[in-house]
Amino acid sequence: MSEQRTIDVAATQMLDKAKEIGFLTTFDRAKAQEPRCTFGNTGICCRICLQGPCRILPKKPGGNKGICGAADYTIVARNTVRYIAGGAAAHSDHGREIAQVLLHVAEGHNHDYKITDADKLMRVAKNIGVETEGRDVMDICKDVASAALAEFGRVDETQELTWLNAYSPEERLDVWRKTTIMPAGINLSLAKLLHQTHIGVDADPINIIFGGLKAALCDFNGQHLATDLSDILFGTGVPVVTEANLGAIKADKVNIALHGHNPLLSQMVVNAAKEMQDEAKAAGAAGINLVGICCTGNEVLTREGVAIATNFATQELAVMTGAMDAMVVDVQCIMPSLRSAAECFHTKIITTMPIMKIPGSYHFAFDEDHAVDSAKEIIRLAIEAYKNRDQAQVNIPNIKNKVVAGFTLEAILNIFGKINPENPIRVIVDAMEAGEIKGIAALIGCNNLKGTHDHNHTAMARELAKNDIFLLAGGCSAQAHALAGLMNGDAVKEYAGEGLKKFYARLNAAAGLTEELPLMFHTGSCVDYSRQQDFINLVAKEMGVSIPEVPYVVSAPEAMSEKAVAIGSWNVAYGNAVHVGVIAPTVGSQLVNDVVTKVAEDVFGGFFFWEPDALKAAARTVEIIEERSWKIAMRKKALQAQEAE
Ligand code: NFS
Ligand code: SF4
Repeated sequence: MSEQRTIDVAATQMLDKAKEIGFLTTFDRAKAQEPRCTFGNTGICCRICLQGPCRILPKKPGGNKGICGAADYTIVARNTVRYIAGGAAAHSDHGREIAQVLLHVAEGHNHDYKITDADKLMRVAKNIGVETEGRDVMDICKDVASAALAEFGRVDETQELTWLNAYSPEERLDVWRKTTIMPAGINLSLAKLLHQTHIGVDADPINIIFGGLKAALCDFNGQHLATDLSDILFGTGVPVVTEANLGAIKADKVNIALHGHNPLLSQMVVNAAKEMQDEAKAAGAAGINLVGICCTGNEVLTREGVAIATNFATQELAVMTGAMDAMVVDVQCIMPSLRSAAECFHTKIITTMPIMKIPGSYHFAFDEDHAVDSAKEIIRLAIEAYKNRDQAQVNIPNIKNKVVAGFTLEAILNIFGKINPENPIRVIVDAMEAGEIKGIAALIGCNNLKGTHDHNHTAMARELAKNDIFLLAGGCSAQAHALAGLMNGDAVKEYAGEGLKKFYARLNAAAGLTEELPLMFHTGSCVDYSRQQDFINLVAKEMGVSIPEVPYVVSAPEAMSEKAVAIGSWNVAYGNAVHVGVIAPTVGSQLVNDVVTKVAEDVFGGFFFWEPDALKAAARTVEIIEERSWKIAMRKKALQAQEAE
């Protein structure tokens, strides 16, 4: 564990405040967990049945296997894919909830939500094979929502997932069919994976990993439909200008943090807040100020320009400002300790979802059928809490940075289209072929307190930009860059290499935006990573190469959640090289570790690499990108030579 806790100055100030009032934060708890148990850390502890925990003890006679006889490779493979099942379940369930609401809208049962982006609805309908010609929008919407819901319950294994099929290149579909990882239904694949990894079922690590990859493709599918349907309901983001860091919390306003993942609630709170400024004023505040934390923050940032307060590891510190009146949370990545943090102040932690409650916190059951009223009630709770705020306790770090975000695939293509209207994606391919930029990297994922908060994210961003690599970002990684002031045009001037600067100069001249483009394009929340893959799919097609040939690396410099494992795994199946900035608990089995870091490349073209040191990871990323570019150039040369003969 690293000695420096965070690179964020505002967070450091709040950690001092926490110390002063005697509140132990996640940073203290991370320290208390040291030293970690080597068995757990390397993945060779099995707790799948009640005879366990079984640990691999190679030196003891009979100790080199679990009680049932499971070898290290079986235990490590099972543990790993069960992370994927957890992650894919979370993403997919999020998607399913949105599909359910969209269906209710289409059927006329829900009047609180509406179709905001009908063009996107048409594009999605066409892509997944729903008839659009001469049909009523609501009928099309019903078919799209029903098609999404059908992804979950399908049990006929001769069929394939609709979204995966519609959005992935044929070459990838073939690879997945050949390796039998092509899923038919989301629930089926996830249940099957839990079955497969029950005691006494699968002992073959390769078969287990393939079961895991099937679940990971379900994760991609669940994500893709979540993004598409959210865009249909709430609009597809366009570039927005806002700010990030704890300084975005306002001393004179009712501050409400939107924290979690699902836009069904947070978007409604944003809408309601616009109408309720006067109620806040009547309570003596200057108005309502919304800020985002984690991915629901990314959702309302992308669509509404809501400021970012902070990211995963520092969520408790937003409470330490003493000015946070309510934190409205839905699902995922919400620390249960928020409740104890709130006890030190007047902050109301409001849980809203039936599967997410924290003992002692206030639960308000959010009702999607009466979403507007629910959102208003929630805001009223925040206004009430504001009345109890002790202004003497308010201590907001005066730190915030300008952020330019909102780069959905549509928004990116719109900007590129200003240079090349016929073929927007050509713009980045030209830049790569001319050597102006070396390639593309996506910085994604969580915070992990095995390292210094936000250090790896930002160090990698600066290093990759210096090496002329075009950056996409999402999730808490994007928030790290935003908090640190890297997500704006000034950061391009300061950190980009000469080639990348030239590329940006051309984009800025054409884009016609009021603000310069930022050092990384923020594609949205973690559930939105399909936007990044769709972008890479277009790049591959335009370059005339397969996905594993694209000079592209995905990096989760501070990965933490099960969702991150699922995301990393579908990226590997997609053919992408994936950096993870913590040592994965696969290292307890040489075999499994070799499969995911080496053999995977032979089968899928993608692979994982673990590297906790940001500069070394950046160097390896550049190396992979250069190697891929070199291969494309060599092939081109050979083809030209052939043609000349
Ligand atoms: Ni992604 Fe976003 Fe953050 Fe990690 Fe959690 S909020 S969904 S899982 S911690 S990036
Ligand atoms: Fe031990 Fe086997 Fe049970 Fe795992 S499944 S806890 S290795 S007996």
